[in-house]
Amino acid sequence: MSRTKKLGVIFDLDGVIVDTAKYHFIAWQQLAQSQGWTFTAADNEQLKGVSRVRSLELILSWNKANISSELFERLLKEKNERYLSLIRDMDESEQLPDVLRVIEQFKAMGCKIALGSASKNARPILNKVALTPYFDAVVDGTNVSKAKPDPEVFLQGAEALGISPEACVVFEDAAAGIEAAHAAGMMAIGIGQPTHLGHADAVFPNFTVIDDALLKQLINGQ
Ligand code: B16
Ligand code: MG
Repeated sequence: MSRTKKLGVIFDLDGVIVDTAKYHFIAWQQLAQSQGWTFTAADNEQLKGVSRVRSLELILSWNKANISSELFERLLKEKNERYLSLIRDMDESEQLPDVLRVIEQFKAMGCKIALGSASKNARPILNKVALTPYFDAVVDGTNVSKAKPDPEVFLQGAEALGISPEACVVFEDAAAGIEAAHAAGMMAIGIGQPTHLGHADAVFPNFTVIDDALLKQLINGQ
């Protein structure tokens, strides 16, 4: 793990700041059912951090289904409409536990904060959970052309903050996101289970177990 002092903190959105995976799951499952395809909770795990287009490609391949490009586009739109209706009433009560404490503590330590998400819905979701004012930069699925594990999203985040990659730390819930952070030359902290995130520099089940002393250690590269 790099001992460089960390000046920038980049958060993934889905699974780190808010648990949207359950809504993505319902939306994909409804869509799959409408087409006579199967889609399980285990399948949904494999879509964490994966773009919308790639997610549909994977569901098609698991079901050995071939569809026209017109239907592909229509299903992408339909999935997003289902997802948006599921998150319509989301509010700040859906911030994952202690996210705000951690962000405020990083700010108090002088760090800059960025979002690095694959989602094209990241900005409205940040607004819904009342966290937009805390972010110095937002990079999301509308800005990047290469999906995680490519480092593009995090490199753009560091650039937007004006901080070198080795002075950034990333919080991620997806294996591909940890790979992306490492490919960007950043420290990667997994939020979730070591079984999925064993290649991270450290893994915590959630933010409630990361106290302020531990946050200081992470920032000081210890
Ligand atoms: P959307 P993250 C990712 O966000 C989700 O983990 C993934 O499940 C989803 O398919 C992807 O965003 C695209 O989301 O359909 O809203 O553009 O974890 O990188 O914040
Ligand atoms: Mg995520």
